[in-house]
Amino acid sequence: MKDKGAALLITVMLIAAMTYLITELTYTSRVNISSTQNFVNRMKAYYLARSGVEAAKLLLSYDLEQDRENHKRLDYIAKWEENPLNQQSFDEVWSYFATDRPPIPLRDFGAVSLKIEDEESKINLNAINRGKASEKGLRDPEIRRFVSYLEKLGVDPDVAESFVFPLIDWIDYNDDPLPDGAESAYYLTLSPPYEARNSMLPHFSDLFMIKNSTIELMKKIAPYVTVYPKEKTKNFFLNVNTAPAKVLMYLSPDIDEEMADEIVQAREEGPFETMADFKDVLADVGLTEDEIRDIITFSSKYNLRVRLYSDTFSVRSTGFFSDSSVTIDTVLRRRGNNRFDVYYWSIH
Ligand SMILES: [Ca+2]
Ligand SMILES: [Ca+2]
Repeated sequence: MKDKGAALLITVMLIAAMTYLITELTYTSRVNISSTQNFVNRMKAYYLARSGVEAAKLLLSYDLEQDRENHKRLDYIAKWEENPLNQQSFDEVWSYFATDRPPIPLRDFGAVSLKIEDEESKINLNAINRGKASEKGLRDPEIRRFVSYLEKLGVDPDVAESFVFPLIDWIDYNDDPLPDGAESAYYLTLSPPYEARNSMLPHFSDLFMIKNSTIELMKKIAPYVTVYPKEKTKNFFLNVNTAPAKVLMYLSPDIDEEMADEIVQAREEGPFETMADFKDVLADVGLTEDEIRDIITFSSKYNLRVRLYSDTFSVRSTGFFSDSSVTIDTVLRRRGNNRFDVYYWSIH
């Protein structure tokens, strides 16, 4: 059965690739190839990149169907054999592409490289929009957690504290500045002038427009934060089955880097199948019952809740044909029945 699953997946990926290529080849056979060879090669690379995105969607859809059949939602990075066809189980097949893999050659048709990343393995900065910060300022526990986390990543405490309130103002829907914050009244004095976003961060690059953001700060946080999903919602989620150690430290000031590494090591034995599994490991690394309760209740009380699965993934797919290559970067939200919302789409 497992071999059948593997064969099916590979076939499906090839069909996805072929469908785009055939469409494209039919078109190019009708144009004057000799005068436009570079353009044609680039088109082929583009369609290969599109095929990669389609393949990623198929893998993510297949994974969700498996979870639903098993009545258990889980997403984690499975361990993979060198040759995925030797893999015993195709559980979490999308995660084969969660690490850097060489491009997949498609014989005379070029090659595709694919990377799938779980966006919910990172801290969603949009979750910090809570609208209560004005009363408590730095005494607000969520703000304290955020600032102390930035410090753990090596951000200067003054930089962290001076950035958090402008960040909240940038995202919150009103145009009234917090003490130490900044709203449109400030940004309109800049050259060129602009207004505060007053809405969810649509893209990481938005952070550069916020008062007191520095390149240094952005470099330090970039690998561990996300803005996806970005719609108005009560809850954002952090998948503790995929979050790297540097992100797990965000859960509590009581988790230092060494403990976070131990949590990741424990997870290598197999994913947390239940929240109880996760709590057991938190206890094993030395957290007290109270500290564990704090992590779980804190996360449910505030906006960024811990859970064991994900729905938002970024995909980078590059098509190679002759000496041309085209990359598509996209962020997709998995909705089931092969449906995806597209949060971001960029071709370069
Ligand atoms: Ca899964
Ligand atoms: Ca605002």
